[in-house]
Amino acid sequence: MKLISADLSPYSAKIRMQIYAMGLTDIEFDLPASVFLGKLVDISPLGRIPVLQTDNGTIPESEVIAEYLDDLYPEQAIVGKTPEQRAEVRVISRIADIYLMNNIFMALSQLDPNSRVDAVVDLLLGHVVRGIVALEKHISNGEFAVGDTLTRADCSLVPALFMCEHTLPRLGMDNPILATQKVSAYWQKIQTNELAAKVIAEMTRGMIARLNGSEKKMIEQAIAAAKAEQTS
Ligand SMILES: N[C@@H](CCC(=O)N[C@@H](CS)C(=O)NCC(=O)O)C(=O)O
Repeated sequence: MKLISADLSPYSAKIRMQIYAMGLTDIEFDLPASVFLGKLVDISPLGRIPVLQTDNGTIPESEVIAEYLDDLYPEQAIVGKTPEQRAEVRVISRIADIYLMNNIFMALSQLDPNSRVDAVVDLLLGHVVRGIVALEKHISNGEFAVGDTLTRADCSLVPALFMCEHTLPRLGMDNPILATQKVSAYWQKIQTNELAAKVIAEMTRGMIARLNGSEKKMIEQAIAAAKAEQTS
């Protein structure tokens, strides 16, 4: 299987962390030039990453890929042990996806203060605050988000909280984790987890590449190579 994934993409990072946590070794990571050429829709109609390519087709949407991997490898599944735990893992994963990552991702269009529309930022970041406030109530006091082992809730939260810490200040908002107690304590602890640290390092690498222009250069080179191949 192949996962179309990028270092900085939080939804991709969430699936990579799950793959590491489940110990799956038969999934290759790829970022084909077609993604930069606007051709991802030829592979997946939604045109968003991550996308999992299997022998039988293509699966978009991180949460669906996450469920698919748990279904495919039930022995290694990390969705929680009891129905109650599984429900809580899914609630936290949805908070991370829908309230945190999605709104932060949409707000990236407002990074430039010169063209920023405050009403758009207020609307989107208002939902982020709502998500963080709810997360503070749902998250456990322990080392992991739910129960005493790493679950998909952690895989979704680590990239989402990374975005809260690193991206929101660039939108003129204080890191909302700082105003919490449980989420804040969790975020401190989970960053010392080996798998979380691996994914955070990948996202940091992606963020550095974005900010220092090397990502742009890499994309331009990939596009040029793909075009040269098409004409040869
Ligand atoms: N709901 C989707 C969101 C995926 C998403 O927004 N991915 C971003 C990268 S983090 C993307 O592909 N953006 C390209 C675009 O929006 O055109 C999921 O859970 O996989």
